[in-house]
Amino acid sequence: KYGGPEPIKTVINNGLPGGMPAWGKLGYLNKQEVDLLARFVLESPPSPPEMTLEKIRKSWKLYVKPENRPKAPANPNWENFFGVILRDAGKVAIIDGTTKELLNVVDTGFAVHILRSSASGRYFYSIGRDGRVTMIDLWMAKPDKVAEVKACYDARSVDSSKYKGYEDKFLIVGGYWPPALVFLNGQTLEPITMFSTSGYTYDTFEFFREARVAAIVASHHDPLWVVNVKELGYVWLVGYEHLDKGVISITPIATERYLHDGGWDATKRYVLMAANARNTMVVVDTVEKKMAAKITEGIGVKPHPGRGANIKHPKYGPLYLTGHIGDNTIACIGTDPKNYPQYAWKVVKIIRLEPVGGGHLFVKTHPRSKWIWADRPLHTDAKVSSTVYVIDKEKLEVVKTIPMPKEFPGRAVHFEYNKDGTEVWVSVWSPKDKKSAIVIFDDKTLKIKQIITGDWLVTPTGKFNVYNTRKDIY
Ligand code: DHE
Repeated sequence: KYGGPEPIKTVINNGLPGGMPAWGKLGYLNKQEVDLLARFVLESPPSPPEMTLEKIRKSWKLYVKPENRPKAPANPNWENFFGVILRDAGKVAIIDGTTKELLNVVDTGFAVHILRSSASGRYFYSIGRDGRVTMIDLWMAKPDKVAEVKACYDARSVDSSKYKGYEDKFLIVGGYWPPALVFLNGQTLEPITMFSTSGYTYDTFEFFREARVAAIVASHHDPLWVVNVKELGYVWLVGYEHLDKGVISITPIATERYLHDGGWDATKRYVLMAANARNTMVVVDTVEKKMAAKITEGIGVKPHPGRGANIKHPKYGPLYLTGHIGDNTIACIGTDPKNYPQYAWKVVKIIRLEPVGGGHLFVKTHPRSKWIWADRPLHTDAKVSSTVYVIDKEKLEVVKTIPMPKEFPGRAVHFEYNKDGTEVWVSVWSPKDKKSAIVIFDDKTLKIKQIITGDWLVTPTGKFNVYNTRKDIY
């Protein structure tokens, strides 16, 4: 703001290494538009609107009541279905992972972001950047939405209650704006209650209104969700045991600021989260309800685990892997303080993806696979952004790089395994008006097995297999 519009124009023209496109240089915006946008950015923004539970309730639509839904799955392959995010279409495609048949394309929220499964796997819940939650019933002959609600104005995360006795019962939505948690009935999406995440930063104790909710993961061992309150630097353990009475319990654990994404270690006792703008990984012990470690040594620039990847290494024991948006490294972190205390919460190995540069987003593996897969969709060189990396789990080094088929001009992004861990699905995320694809690899031979494409496949990003998402297999 102090520098006036010129530096802002430079950024809009040239983009940023973190992934913002060069809007001017690439010809999306002309000179006048860049100038107008730079001056617009300098305006003081108006306060965004607030949300109330009443407003959320008014947006709630129950298309099919629970009692009118199928009593048994219509399709025997349902546990191997994939939900595919069609980002710019604001839709989710449901694909039978066994037959590769497209079952339906369901309208969801604007710039739809992720899917999470209910504990039983029967329902997919999607979250749009507009805060719209869509619930899809996979037991229907043609899987379709059965309920919908707008929980906030801007969101990235959603998860369901996964603890025994609470399966498919509750849902939590994390708000970027308003900064709040919204709790919903897991069978109908009827709103139950909400709770603000605004508060004091963990270190300087400054009040922060826009304390956004980043990743949320559901515990399998306790009736609780792990919630990243990004700007405050707290991981909240949110208990839902008494949510049916409108009551939640919150244990705030001070960790590090700018918490973003992360996931479980293999035992699902420890959760590893990236405090990305602080180049730190934090570890929370959900049994002792305290921070187990804060890792900076060996963590690169802007760690971005997605949900991460868990492997068992012959020397180091169980490891959790995260890549980085800001550099070409993958950090391997020891996660077993009992049997491998010398490696626990330490980066024991750094894997390099060549060439240098950043742009990595996701890693993925499966307990039955020999490999870990990694992408670099935000790398500035199109050759790199359309290539995937295969890492040997034992050697902890890249053994193969695979370019995506030439007829699809997009970036390779995000991986998901099928139910039995024999196939890996990769999105080729092309611009909206160009051909995109889902490329399916045979995980044993690393050869392309099938390519899914079609007019309906618009800007595919995240893919979620029912079985793996429900069980948190990664
Ligand atoms: Fe995501 C996960 C936020 C941009 C695809 N992304 C997440 C999570 C958060 C987040 C907080 C963790 C959710 C959880 O586990 O509960 N993402 C954000 C942003 O704030 C950001 C940086 C910018 C924005 O304006 O949204 C952003 N994300 C993107 C993309 O551009 C991606 C690549 C494509 C898209 O959707 O636009 C993208 N994000 C994803 C995917 C996941 C994700 C596929 C889930 C990964 C998984 O395997 O679970």
